[in-house]
Amino acid sequence: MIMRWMSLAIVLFTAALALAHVQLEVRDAYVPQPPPGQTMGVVFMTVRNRTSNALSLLGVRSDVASKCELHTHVHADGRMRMEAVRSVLLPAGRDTEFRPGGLHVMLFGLKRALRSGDQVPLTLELSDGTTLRAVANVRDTRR
Ligand SMILES: [Cu+2]
Repeated sequence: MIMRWMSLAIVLFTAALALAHVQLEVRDAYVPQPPPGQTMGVVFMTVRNRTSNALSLLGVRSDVASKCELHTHVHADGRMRMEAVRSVLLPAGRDTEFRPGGLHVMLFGLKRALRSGDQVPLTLELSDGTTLRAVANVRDTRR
């Protein structure tokens, strides 16, 4: 009987863990291959918040860069310019897109050259205190 309860507890625990991982989903994360010698990069991705609560993305870390920043583009004086933002709202049940001309993650101080096919590990820091790991693929977008 005890064994049965224990195995039920393990099943429930495993289910809870699995649930924690599907609450947020990162899709199509990529880094356009930076030109040779460039020490900056940018990450685009789609983040889906599968929970029924709004969450905020507070920051991103990656071991390929000395610093990451959340950025958006703003129109000012008829021109587009990038601006750092403190956080990005992830509305409940919706996709939030990081794409060219809009939200993006800046990678500053790249520690190595990024080439097409490389994988860039990302850690997303969320407002509920959790973190989420994702991988962005380096793509040659000039072709
Ligand atoms: Cu930027």
